[in-house]
Amino acid sequence: MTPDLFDDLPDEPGSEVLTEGALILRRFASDQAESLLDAIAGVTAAAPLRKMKTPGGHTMSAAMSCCGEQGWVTDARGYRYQSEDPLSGRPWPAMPEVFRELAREAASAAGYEGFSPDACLINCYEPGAKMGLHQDKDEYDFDQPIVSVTLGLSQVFQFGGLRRNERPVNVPLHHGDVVVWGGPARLRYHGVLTLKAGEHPLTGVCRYNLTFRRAR
Ligand code: MD3
Ligand code: FE
Repeated sequence: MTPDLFDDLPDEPGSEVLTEGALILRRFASDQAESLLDAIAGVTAAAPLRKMKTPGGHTMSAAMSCCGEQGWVTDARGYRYQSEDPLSGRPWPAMPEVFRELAREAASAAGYEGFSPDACLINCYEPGAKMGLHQDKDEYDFDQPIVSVTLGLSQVFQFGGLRRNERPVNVPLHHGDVVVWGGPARLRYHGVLTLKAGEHPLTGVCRYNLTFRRAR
């Protein structure tokens, strides 16, 4: 046994406080993974995954879609939430009940009773895809937490500080892991490192990340 292996965050079932306001619920969504993936298939049949462009003209490497009353979009005009899918001009697909329930239960486990997300962003990473350090600040009320769910391949999450120049901590996120981000963690910089090649029995060559938000 090498003691310093245990200096890293455990990645066994259970919960860990990552920092004040950030609670990791390891494997919290494992039992619902298949229904969550079925629901993702339903949403993305109506609102296909797409790689959006940033205002700076770069194409994001994760493919995204949304469900719920609001969806997050980026294009030449900026970043924002809107109630229609720009690809179809129609409202985003409704948030599946299995999504809504999981988000509410995870938030409640972290002490946020009655969380009622109006937006779920679905990110799909294939090997080579990443997301650079950023803050989530397009939402109206930063007192509302964000709940994230990883399905499929594992990916290293980077958790930084309130300023971009603070060195991030790396945290591997695995299939079924749920994280609740609130309070002083809500505006911290974060991102994910490049997804490594791999294959997962339920998702193939992909990591899905769901983020549940209260946009308005
Ligand atoms: C910490 N997604 O969609 S999830 C995003 O893995 C996003 O797809 C990443 O960052 C992903 O905006 C990270 C973990 C996460 C999500 C939102 C946060 C961490 C957060 C908001 C505030 C602080
Ligand atoms: Fe984010």
